[in-house]
Amino acid sequence: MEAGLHGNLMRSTDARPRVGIVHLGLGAFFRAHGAIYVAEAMQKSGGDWGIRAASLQSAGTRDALRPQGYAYVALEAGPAGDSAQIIEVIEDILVAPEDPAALIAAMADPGVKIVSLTVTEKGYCHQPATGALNLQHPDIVHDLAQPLPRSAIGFLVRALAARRAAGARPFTVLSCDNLPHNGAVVRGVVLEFARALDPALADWIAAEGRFPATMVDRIVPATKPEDLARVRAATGKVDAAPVIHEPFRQWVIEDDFVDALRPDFAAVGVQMVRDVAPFELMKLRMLNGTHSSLAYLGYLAGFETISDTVADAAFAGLAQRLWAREIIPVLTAPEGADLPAYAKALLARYQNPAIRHRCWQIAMDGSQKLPQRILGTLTEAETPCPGLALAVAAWMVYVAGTDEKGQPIEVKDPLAAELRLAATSADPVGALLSLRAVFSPEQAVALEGPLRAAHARLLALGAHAAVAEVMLQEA
Ligand code: CS2
Repeated sequence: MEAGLHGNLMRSTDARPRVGIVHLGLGAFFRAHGAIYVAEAMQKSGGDWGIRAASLQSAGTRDALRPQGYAYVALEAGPAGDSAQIIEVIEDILVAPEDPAALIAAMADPGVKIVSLTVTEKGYCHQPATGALNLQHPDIVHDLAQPLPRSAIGFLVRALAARRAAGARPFTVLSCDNLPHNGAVVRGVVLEFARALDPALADWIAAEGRFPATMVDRIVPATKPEDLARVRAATGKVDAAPVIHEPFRQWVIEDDFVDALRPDFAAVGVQMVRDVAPFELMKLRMLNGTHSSLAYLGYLAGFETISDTVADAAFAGLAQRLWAREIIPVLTAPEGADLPAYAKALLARYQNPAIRHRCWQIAMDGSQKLPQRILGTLTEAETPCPGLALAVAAWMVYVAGTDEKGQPIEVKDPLAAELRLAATSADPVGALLSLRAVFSPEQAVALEGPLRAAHARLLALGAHAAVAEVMLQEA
């Protein structure tokens, strides 16, 4: 690389805070969202909130960041240009499969007050349709039988057990994934797992543990190889693992931490509230629901990214229709929120050409995402929702694994094999509706008619014309 060694990014030699947070699941999202808020909160108000992060799967990010002292560039990509900052809040990165005992020890350290998570929907090993722990999940079967876990849930419970055994206080578990009631979901699966190991442990966690709910928001596409050159152009630095994010960010947190110990989040714009639920519902249904809709339909229509998709007037119109006629009518706005204004801002965010967020990335793990993003709205709606029905139909076509030009689709989903079998059967809509991990029995009955109609139109017309057709229908 022309920049040579002198251009390599290195952490500054400033005094470091002690570690107060362990973060599980070190993807681009956390590095561009929670980590930045924590760094800013310490700059403003101090505190020992250094972050020891853990990758639960691969060593890639650790290997890339270690030579840079775990510092990295966060590049804010807006329509008017890029601006960069160097983030130095990660003190260390553990790779769980290399040494699970070291991660448990790190979480059991009494200096650690918070364990935060971005492990994606499937990382909770729950049944998306019910929220209960999936006791058949291979990682859960393994983690209940062996002391050294693989799953985030196994690590949380084993580390809480170690703290209890040492007479220490529990840590707060801070879920930062796009799940409705993420605090209650993680609490539920942790308690179920703990109860299977030791009922007294479960009672202690239930009484002393805290699992605040959160709503997290910032669009952060996976870093692509070409982003490294973009970061070098903006900063003159060689960074092996930068993150690229949009300007917008939002974090709403239920203010319920063990012994009230937390960074000074409120000082850096985090909304600390008593009830996160209305914020979660607004974001999951309005942002993530339309994101997934545009991802499946846009992918099938041949678009690569969300900004390419909404550059097409029919698709921008679809998003607006979904908000105005299908989603907002069954939403209760959080206090102070203006839903039409929120929708308008979302469209501008999607249109940001500096963010190349691939439809394929958002289409991943649909079986884990559709219930909270789309099916809830469809079930509650009192008037027909042809746009959302078309989006679910597009997922049904997508998971069959072939696009409109006959090219294979690389479908990533924990249920990919089952989905493909159902979606390529003689009755794809019926077979997919009978998957209980995704659709409840009531939903399967209620949605059958509209989904059959939408699926037939999609196959007959193709995604682009089917979207245009929906735009002609009355609400
Ligand atoms: C996206 C989200 O990948 C996806 O499924 O819908 O990651 C989305 O970009 C974030 O939730 C925005 O806050």
